[in-house]
Amino acid sequence: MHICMLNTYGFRTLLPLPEMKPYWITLFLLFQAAIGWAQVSESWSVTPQPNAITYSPGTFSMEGGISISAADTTLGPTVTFFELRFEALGIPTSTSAQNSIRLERTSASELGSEGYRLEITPQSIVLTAKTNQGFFYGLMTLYQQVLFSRILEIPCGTLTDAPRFGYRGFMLDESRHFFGKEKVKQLIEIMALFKLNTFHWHLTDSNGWRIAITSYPKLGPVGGIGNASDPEAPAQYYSQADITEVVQYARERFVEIIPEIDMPGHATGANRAYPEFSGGGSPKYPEFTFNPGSEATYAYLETILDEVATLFPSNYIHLGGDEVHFGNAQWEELPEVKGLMQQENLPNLKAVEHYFMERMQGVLARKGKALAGWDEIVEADIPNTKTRVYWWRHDKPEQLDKALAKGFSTVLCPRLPMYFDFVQDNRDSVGRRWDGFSSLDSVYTYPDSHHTFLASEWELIEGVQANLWTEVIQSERRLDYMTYPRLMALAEAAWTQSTQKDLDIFYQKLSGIFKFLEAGNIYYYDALSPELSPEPIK
Ligand code: TNX
Repeated sequence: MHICMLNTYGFRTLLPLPEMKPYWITLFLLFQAAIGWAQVSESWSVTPQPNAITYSPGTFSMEGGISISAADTTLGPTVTFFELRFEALGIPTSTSAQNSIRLERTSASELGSEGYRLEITPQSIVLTAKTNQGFFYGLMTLYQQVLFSRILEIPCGTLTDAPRFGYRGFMLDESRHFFGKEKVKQLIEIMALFKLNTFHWHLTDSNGWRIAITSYPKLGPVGGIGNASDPEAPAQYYSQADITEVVQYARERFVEIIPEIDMPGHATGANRAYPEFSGGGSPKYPEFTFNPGSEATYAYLETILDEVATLFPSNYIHLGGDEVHFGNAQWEELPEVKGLMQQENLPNLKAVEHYFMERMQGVLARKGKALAGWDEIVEADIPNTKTRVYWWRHDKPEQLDKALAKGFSTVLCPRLPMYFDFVQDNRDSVGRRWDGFSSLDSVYTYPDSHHTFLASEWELIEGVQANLWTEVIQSERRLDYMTYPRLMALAEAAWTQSTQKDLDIFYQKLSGIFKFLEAGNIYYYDALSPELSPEPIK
């Protein structure tokens, strides 16, 4: 049996009853009855939890409508974005409304490139930020407060907020199963709502190549045939116009898209379309690689990357680089690879793999782009400036150590707990496990639960990312189940300082988040009552 208690934020937390003396119970109940309502309306219901909040008497009311004003015209699109959203919540916006939200730019560096401050009095809210992204997040905090609390009174005081990590990412694999641009936009919209800022788009892999390339017109229509459930499924891939549309949509929400074109392994989809560039595979992973010994392969990949670089404004292109050993046995027999090994003095296939990545990093650098890659790339001789390593092998902490020792900027996305294709509840039957799984709590408590870094190492850690691989995710419903609410736990792990994180408060906020998902017809794992959310198995 539990009893509700109010903590400093005014949220109810559950305390186990047997630990309490009887008179305390009575006192708590009286306390709650006396101030319960006031406390609820004077607290914040925002996820990720803001980093510093102070309260002063009174509230700012949105009841009669609001005006959102900014002298700076570059803020026009962001102001309009939120006017539409407040209106959708039933709050009229007009320049003549008495209660105003004023956006004022500061040049002081204190708020950083994404931070903001809200100074709230009964008549006005002054939102200060250095960048447009900071303003976006400040307005998002106000919008979330109304959305999730369903109360039109904003507590007075000062809220100063900036993210713990500059990189707050989510990856979707659309090769194994393709979901299409409407689903991707929905995901990006929800990422932005929770202040995630990087969408890593895994567009190519063995099961299908999902992006049209004008210079190699068969990559989409032939490379895009099949998926992890049906190798014969009709081709599914994005046109370049689709990509541009999604990039623009993300941009309006301050989400950067990093495309991944996986190489030299995981290339079966591409090799179906252009087998002349295949480096072969293994019995289990046929036609898995590009041929690293042939000059024609480099010209081919460079042409593809030219188009990718034009489509995506990000400074980074992710070239994968993972699990090449799954299917590179045939390299030993290819005359071109043998020639390359002799010419470049490469002792083994690992060295060939590294040679390939080093060359491709050079290709990207000449296009003004930086290399991002999975943690396999740390052994290659690649300049650490600008290159970004994604540490994913939780069972190989030495890869993380090496990345940091070599001075690479690093994103933390270890399978446990950051792979969302891993199950989240012990009762789940589909999805991966590997001496454990990725529970909601384990996502929330990462990275502090796993690491103690030196200050110099923290400087290299750009942030955290969750990866949704889709070998066993066919439907939107299952995708949603695997994503929510772990995505919200990820958002708080990425944004909120460890001293401000509180799992109890996070759980309190879930019911508002669940109502929001339900209103959008989005399925989720009900962490509060798991029996209410059966696992969709496909
Ligand atoms: C490993 S993570 C992979 C993916 C799989 C994933 C499944 C990585 C760089 N490679 O190709 O989809 O495991 O959990």
